[in-house]
Amino acid sequence: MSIRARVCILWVKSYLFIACFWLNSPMDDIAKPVVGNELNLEPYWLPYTANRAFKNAPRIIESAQGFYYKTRDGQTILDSFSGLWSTGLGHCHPRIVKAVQDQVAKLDYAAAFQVGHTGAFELAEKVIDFAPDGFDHVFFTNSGSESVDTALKIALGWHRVRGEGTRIKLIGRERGYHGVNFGGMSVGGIPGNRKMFGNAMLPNVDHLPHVLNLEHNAFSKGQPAWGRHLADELERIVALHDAQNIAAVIVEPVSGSAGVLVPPLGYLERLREICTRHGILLIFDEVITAFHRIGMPFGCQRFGVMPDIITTAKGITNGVIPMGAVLVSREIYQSFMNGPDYAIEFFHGYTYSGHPVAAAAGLAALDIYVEEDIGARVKELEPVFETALHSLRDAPNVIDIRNFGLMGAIELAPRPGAPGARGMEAHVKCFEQGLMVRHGMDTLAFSPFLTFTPDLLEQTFDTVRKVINTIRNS
Ligand code: PXG
Repeated sequence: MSIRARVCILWVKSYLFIACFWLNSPMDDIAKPVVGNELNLEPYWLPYTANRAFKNAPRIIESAQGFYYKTRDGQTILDSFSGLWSTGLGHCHPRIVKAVQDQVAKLDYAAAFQVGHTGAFELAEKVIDFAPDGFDHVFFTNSGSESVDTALKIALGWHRVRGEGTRIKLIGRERGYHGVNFGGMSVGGIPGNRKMFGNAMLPNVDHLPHVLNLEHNAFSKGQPAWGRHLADELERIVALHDAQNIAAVIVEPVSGSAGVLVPPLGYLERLREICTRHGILLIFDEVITAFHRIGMPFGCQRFGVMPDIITTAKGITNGVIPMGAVLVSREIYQSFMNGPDYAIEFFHGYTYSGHPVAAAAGLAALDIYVEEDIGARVKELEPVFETALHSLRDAPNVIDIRNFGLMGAIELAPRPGAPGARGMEAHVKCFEQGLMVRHGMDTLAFSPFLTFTPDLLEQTFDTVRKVINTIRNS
């Protein structure tokens, strides 16, 4: 073969090698999804998101004001979900914005352990003023997940410091959502959140049955009449494990993430009664239901059922700066206050517990709840919301609608062989129509702003109806 031919073959081989390398290169993927103005989408692994679908058709929010988002390409989106159940007072509330701006310029951060700063003490006092009687102490966290794990540790610690260290079992509920940390994940009961981590769950956990039953309770408005007896399952669980081994029961007063599961009439009362009788702590996870989401400062007040521990987050700062909190009684707090007074009583806490900027946002938010009489506005809006939501009863593929306070859900029948596809389609199409709607599988969830208007509720559900009408049957 001539030298020329050899060079030619070599050239073709190198070309093919480079081409193959290029085609197979992982760098190729990393560099690709870029939207207008060169935003590289690839490095960010989005939470609870279908990353590949998202990156093929991104929905990027650039700014927010009041009830609206603005996207990167200039579209205005009406937010029907108050952020993620978090921003009930509206986006960029000027008072909270100002409080945060002032605070960050004055004290950006203060060490959280063995020293304190004014804002955290002031906020703890305000949260207690806001809370039902009997709650006297607040432990600050940075999220709902951290609040839940903190509450579970307080429950275990409380039994132990009182000499009942055998009480280590934790009882959650099917379809409950208590965040994503190990404790919350283990007591949680949404199958999709559990299956990937199945063998790593905490041991010593059991679950109550969930309270959703379409056969008996489809299209209930408010609390369903049927299902109080489901709380009696706790008696069965206590008999199985023995009360002396059980530390706490944790439930959301109204389950949010699972698609708004409302407790049947008498159900929470019955749980309370059984827990009291057996010396088991009752924890209400009020990450969503607190701060007027269901018409009272805390959900337990609306139901008239008092837990022993409350977890919360989201609305405490109107979602502006991450913060969570755990509320306990004086009795629980005092039980830990033993041993020498120089010793730490509870080996738990976060670098950002009671963060000064979050505390400033919280102080402003709590003032607004009171001064703008948000409770009264929610009471007025609740029946309007209920009527608007239930007006979709006759829309195609709607198999249930449920609501309580300003929490509501529309459940669509799953498309055969593709559960979740209809919900996703509804979410994307609503967004294209200028409406942010949350979906979990095939359930659309609604969490309107606490200060929303009847007109905007009408607009919301007109859009949802239009979209549901266009969703394929098969
Ligand atoms: N407990 C409850 C009752 C919650 O609703 C958490 C704990 C965890 O909070 P963090 O702050 O760690 O996320 C939550 C959170 C949805 C949705 O679409 C719900 C939540 C978060 C995001 C979306 O229903 N709930």
